[in-house]
This record gives sequence, C-alpha cells and structure tokens, in this order.
Amino acid sequence: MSARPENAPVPTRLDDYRAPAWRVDTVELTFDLGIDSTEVVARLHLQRDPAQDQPLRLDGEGLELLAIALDDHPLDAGAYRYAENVLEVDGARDGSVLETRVRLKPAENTALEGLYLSGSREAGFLLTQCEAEGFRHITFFPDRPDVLAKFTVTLRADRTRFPVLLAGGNPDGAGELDDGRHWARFVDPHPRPSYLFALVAGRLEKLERDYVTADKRAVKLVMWSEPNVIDRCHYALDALERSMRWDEQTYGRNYDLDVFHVVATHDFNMGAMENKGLNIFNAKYLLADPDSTTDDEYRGVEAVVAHEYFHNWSGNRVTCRDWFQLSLKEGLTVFREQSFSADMNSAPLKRIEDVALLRRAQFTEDAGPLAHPVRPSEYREINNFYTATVYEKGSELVRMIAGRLGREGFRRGMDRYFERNDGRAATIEDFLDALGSANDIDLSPYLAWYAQAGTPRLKAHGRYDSSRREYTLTLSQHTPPTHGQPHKQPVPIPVKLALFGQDGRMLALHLDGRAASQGNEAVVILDRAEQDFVFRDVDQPPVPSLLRGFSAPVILECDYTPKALALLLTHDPDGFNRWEAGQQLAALAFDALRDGTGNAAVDAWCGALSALFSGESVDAALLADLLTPPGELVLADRQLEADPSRIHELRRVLQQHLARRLGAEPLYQRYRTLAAQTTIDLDAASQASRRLKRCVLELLAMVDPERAYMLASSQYDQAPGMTDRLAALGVLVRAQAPQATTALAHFRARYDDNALALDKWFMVQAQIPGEPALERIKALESDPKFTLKNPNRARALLGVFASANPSGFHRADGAGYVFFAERLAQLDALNPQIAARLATAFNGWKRLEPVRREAARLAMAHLLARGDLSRNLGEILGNMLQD
Ligand code: B3K
Ligand code: ZN
Repeated sequence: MSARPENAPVPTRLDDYRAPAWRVDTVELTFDLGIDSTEVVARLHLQRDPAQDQPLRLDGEGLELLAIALDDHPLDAGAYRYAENVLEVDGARDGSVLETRVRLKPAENTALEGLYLSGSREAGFLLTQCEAEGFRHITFFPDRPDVLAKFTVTLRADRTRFPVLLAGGNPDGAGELDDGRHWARFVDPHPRPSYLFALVAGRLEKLERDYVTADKRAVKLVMWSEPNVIDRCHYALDALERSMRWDEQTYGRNYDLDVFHVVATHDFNMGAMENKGLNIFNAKYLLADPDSTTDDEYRGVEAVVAHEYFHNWSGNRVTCRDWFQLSLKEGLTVFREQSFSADMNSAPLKRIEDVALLRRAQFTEDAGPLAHPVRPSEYREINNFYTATVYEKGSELVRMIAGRLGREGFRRGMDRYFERNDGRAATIEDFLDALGSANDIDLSPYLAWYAQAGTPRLKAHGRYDSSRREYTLTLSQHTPPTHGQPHKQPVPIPVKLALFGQDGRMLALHLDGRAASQGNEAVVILDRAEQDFVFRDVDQPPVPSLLRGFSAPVILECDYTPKALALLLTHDPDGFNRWEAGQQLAALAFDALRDGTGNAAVDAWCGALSALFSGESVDAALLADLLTPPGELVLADRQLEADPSRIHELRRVLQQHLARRLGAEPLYQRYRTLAAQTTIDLDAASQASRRLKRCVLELLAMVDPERAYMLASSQYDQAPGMTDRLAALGVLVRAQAPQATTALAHFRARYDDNALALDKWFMVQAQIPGEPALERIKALESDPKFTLKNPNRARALLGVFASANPSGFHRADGAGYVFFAERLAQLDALNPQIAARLATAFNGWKRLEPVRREAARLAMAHLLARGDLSRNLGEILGNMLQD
C-alpha cells in the first residue's frame, strides 16, 4: 500500500545541508499596516559566499510582488522569476541591495502564520508568527535559521486604529505622519534569524515594571493585552522577573536589550513565541486570576513565561544551524524551565508531572508510526516536528548529560557553550563538544540518543548470594525497531539507584570496583548491551530502587513482586521513585484485574496507599499523585491490542477497589477537613490541599456517588476560585450526575465573556467518557461560541475529545473517527498547523484491537485520499499509514 499522495513535496534531509550561498548583513523593513492590505518594503544588504556560484534565491510564499529593484534600479520582468515559492534574481553581486515591495492581506490569513489579525475587524489587532518558516509569508528572504541579519523595522499606521506599534529590538524613534497616521522604529543590535522577527499593532493596554539586570542594565518589562484583560497580567509579570533573576543566578545570563515586551493574544497556534524582545503569548499562558485560572494553569503560565524568556540565550543568542537541530534550543530550554520550576515549586512534584507528560505524550509517540529521533533526519513540513520527542525527550537528554557532569561541571560546560556559540547558528555536536571539552569528557556517545527513535527498554535482574554477601544487578538494554531504523545500537543509560532492606531502610552501597563506599545512592552507567554491577557487603536480599528521579528516559522492565513495590511505595524517600513504585504496582494490579489472576497486586497497592492515607508521613500534593493510577493512555501502552472502553472500565474498577479500601467514611471525613481549610491562596500548601481534595472527591464518587455529587455541587457553588469550581464541575459532568446540567448552565452564563474560562466549559464536556461523548460534541458544535477558526476553542472541544478521551473517541462503531476526520478536513482548509497537530490523536491506532484499528485506518485513508490536503496534514497521515 502506498499511502503517500503523488504530489507530496520532496523531503528536506539533514544530510543535504549546505551553508547559505547568500546571506543578509542588514535588513530594513518598512510596513504600511492595514487590516485588509499591508505593504512591506524590504531592503536586503546581501553577502555572497565566494565559494558558491549560485544565483540569488529568496523564499516567499503567497506574496503579491508590487515592485523590485536591485541596487536602486527597478528590474525588468526578465531579470527575476517568482515561482513555486522562490524568487530568483539575476545580476546580484556581493554587497548588492535588493529592494522589494509586496502586499499582504492579514484579515484573510486564517493559518495564523505570517502577518494576521487577532480578534474582530473592529477591535482586534495585527501580529505576526514566523517560526519556523512564517517570515517568507511576510517578505522575500533567505528564510532559514543560519542567516543572521541586523534588523531595522519601521511601522506606519493609522493612529486611531493602531495606537500601539511594536517590533522586536530597541525603540529607535516615533512620530506623526500626515492623515492621522504615525510611525515607530525599532533596531535590534543583535544579528538574528528571520524566524525571530515580530511585530504587533493595535489598541492594547500595558502593565510595566522597571528591572535592573545583574550586570546593571536598566530594562523596561512590559506586558501588553487587550484592555479588558490587562488586570490579569500581574502574575505573568512577576513570573518574568523571577525567571530573569534565576537565569542570572543559575547560568550567569543577563538580558541584553533595553525593553522586553510580551503580548497576549487569543488567536495563536502554539503556547508562545520567543521573538527577540517581543515575546508573543497565547493568552492561555499569560493571563491568570484566581477566578478563571486553575492551580495547574498558574504553573503553566510560570513555566511558559520562563521558557520563552530563557530562549533569549538558548535559542536567540545561540540559535540553530538548521531545523534538524531544533532540540538544541527546545530540549535545552525545556530543561532550563524544568529546573527553574523545580526551584520555584516542589522538585519531586515537578518531576512527577514532567515524567507523566513524557510517558503520556512522548513514549506513546515513540511507540507509534510517528516515532522519530530527537534530531530527525528528514521532514516535509517542519512545523510537524515541534513534538514531544524534540521537546520532552530532548530535555531528558540534556538532563542525563547535566547529571553526568554534575552541577559545577554542567555550569562550566554551559558557559563554554554560550561563549563559543554566541551570535552563531549551532548544532547538537557544538553543544556536546562545548560541554564535553569544558570537562575533559567525551560526550559523543550521547549522539546515539539524538539519532535513534524509540524508547529503550532497560531490563534489570538482581541475584543475591548470601554466602558471599553479594548482590549482582544485571542490566541490559534493547530498543525496539522503528520505521526506517531496524537495528539500534546501545546508548549510555545512567541508572541512579539505591538498595533497600526488608525493613524499608536504605543500605550502604559498596560497588565492586569503586574505591570508597557510595553512601546510600549511586549512579551506574550502562553503555553496552548488557552489564553486571556487583554490590559487596550486602547482608540481606535487597529491594533495588532503580532509575531514581527518572535518571534516564527508558522503560524499566524489572520482575518486581507486588510486595517489593509496596515496600518502595511506603518507604522510598525519593518522592519520584515512591510515586513510580505506586504506578508500577497499580499497573500490575490493572493487569491482574484484566487477566483475572488474583488479588495480590490489588491488595498490595490498596494496602500501601491506605496506610499512607491514614498516616501523616506524606505531603498532601504527593499523596494526591500517589492515589491516582496511571492514565488510560499510559495503560493502553501495556496492551497488545487495546480496547479503550475496557481500559476505561478496568481503571474505574481499580479506583473502586482503592476507594473501598480507604472507606467511604474516612474519605468523607478527609474531604470535610480539606474543605474546611479552603482558601484562594496560591501558596504550596493551599494548592496541595485543593489537589488532594479533588482526588478524594473523585474517589468518594466511586463508592458513594450520591453523597459525592451533593458535595461536588456545593463545592461548585461555594468555590472561591477556579481550581475548586472546575474540579467540582468535572466530577459532576464526567459522571453525568443530575446536578451537572445546572452547574454547566451557571458556568456558561458566568463566563460568557471570558474566552479562556469558556474553553474549560467545552473541555470538561469533551471528556464525558464512552458513547455519549460524540453526541455531546456534535451538540456543542452548534453553540454560538464554538468556532474552528480559534485554535484554543478547536483544541478545547475536538483536541480534548480525540486526545484526552480515549473511551469517547475510540467508539467500537468507528463513528468517532469518521466525525473527527471530517473536522480535520474542514480545519485543514483554515489552519493546516492545527489540523496536523490534532491529527496526531490517531497515533496509537496500530495498537488498537482489530475492529477499531480497521475503522481508524479507513477514516484516515479516506481523508488522505481527498488529495487536497495541506503538506502538514498530508505528511502526518502519510506517516501514520506507512507500512
Ligand atoms: N519556539 C516556539 C514554537 C514555534 C512552533 C512553530 N510551529 C515556542 C517555544 O517552543 O518556545
Ligand atoms: Zn521553546
């Protein structure tokens, strides 16, 4: 079966990389801004690579060329050609200046790439999104990240309609023009690639603060939003300041412009964008207030603000040579954000959250037809590669390397990386080389991690020899084949470990071959297919705690007994591994329920948790995480042929066992205690108690639904903030409790004008499990507030349905697939990036049971056969269906 459409574009390959034949030293851009028509004049000061004899070729997509001149002489029609998104110009020399004038139509741009309108024609504003290849939708340019140019940008527009004019860089003058128009100029002293270009123009309100960097630069920090939500920018501004301080203290990195602008928009394809000096944010990751923002979302705002800010060094000052190196900036920046968030909040909780995301999004990606290496070797549409693999697995690779070098060694290596590559477009090799050479360590073995797709399996087997008082741990690794990579080589896997005695105490470690004792914890590195590690002076058969803190992104296969896991769940002081032991044990319990193989694992899991629940030893937030079994997507990964409805049911049965063991009355009492402490504060303890309360309420609903719904209903009514309100609504709606209707109607009326809160109203209904979901989704589509044109809204309803509601989406009759494929086609005509992203919900289709598998395949094949799909969606479906 050939799934690829005939007209698929030729892939871009890493091996074909060539340095640019033409560079741009400086570029002057002048915009005459209008909603229906904007004119852009670009003057490019060109540099030719004398070693390459290539004509001048510039990227440009969908541009209406109005005028073109070379060295101030207008060009004859015969002296240039514009076809297939390339402008070829004759006669250019080193030092030539090319001037083009083009027209854009921002209001018609529904793809939200290039220059577009956010909001209504009357009240909305203009903005840009360029990464990865959006700049070519704005003007002709060598639109690749290794062309770094100095940008001067002049914006001109009607003063009443566009009172605020912003572009990246430092402000460099502003003034009045004729006819009620005005202008503003911005100059960026730092050469930068075109993907970091940005402008914003419209009626915006601001919130500002003065900041002085560690190296004494005065910086204006300014948050911008539409006037009605500017009050919700305070938290983000605080988070920005915290991020700036942290980067100074942790990495010695200072901010480098006089201004730092951040703008919120409700119309955005992604979370946020790190444009130099002018970050643009999806409002979801910038606006926050207790009435409309949950605790999880607050942490999301802090994390994304930090992430984009950290890009100023890891991404902007040091950028990527080509898009294959994307993880160079993204993996590293995710790692920097994760360390920051761990420092600001609870480190173990952050680690649990990140690993849960890695498993849900990246392990599933790696196990399906879209699997690709952290550094892919080819792509057709680069926007399809902003994936969990590039981001989250990429971050895990940096974490392993940082662990290998130690805190000081890593800092030394990062200093060298920034120093060597500042103002350059770098590669993954440059990164490993800088870190390694600063520490006299060869890090090149880690390149295999970047090059191989698939999640390595780490097998661990322990043997205790009582006569020799030795414990031998045999570790071996194996990475299953993925498309195009039938054979994998071993990768270095750092395994942080401890050994526990039967009484739950950690044993002192004496690792054979190492001089001193290792204390209670050691790191061993498995860098071949199999290796033995021998521990001496072990006086009893130990229980190993492996991969502590999740020291490598692998799947651990260890023949733990339920009893051993229960011991770790009860005693392991490493919060992450304690949670991990609970997850493994819950998975064993799940398997036992599925296969009807006895109660040992279920009893061990419920027993250990019940002791922790009634004791005082575990903090409330961690307890909530411990009480939550792995999600349906992660459980599906354990099945050879997954039936999502059955997984949903079995997971509920597992939760019922737990709830019965904890007991309806103790759950109720705990709920009352937590409810009595309710506040609206954001401190860790208040957040933890809300988190546990939600979890207890959900468990109570498993054993005493009537009482739980009454409590949920009054929690909904009395909630001081969104976390409690949404938690209560979620319990009622997912159970389709009688009280759900009133609560939903109330929520709808109350948040009618609050887009982000309204998204949650759609989301919570998109999560109704099982058969009823689809009918509800269809009904919600005719809600006047539903639109496919707004990415957040489309994701809230369709994205959540397909990606976060397995039992609803994967109906046995295939109706979910047919419906979803139809919507993808509609969405693709408007916004290919969003359509392609949502389509990845099909990723697990090959591991479904046969009836669903065939239904999913048919729906995708049918969609692909239309032949009019975007490159984005076409590539995803083509890969999905490849043999
Ligand atoms: N760099 C942007 C993502 C751009 C996505 C383009 N499709 C946000 C970030 O990772 O910080
Ligand atoms: Zn990023």
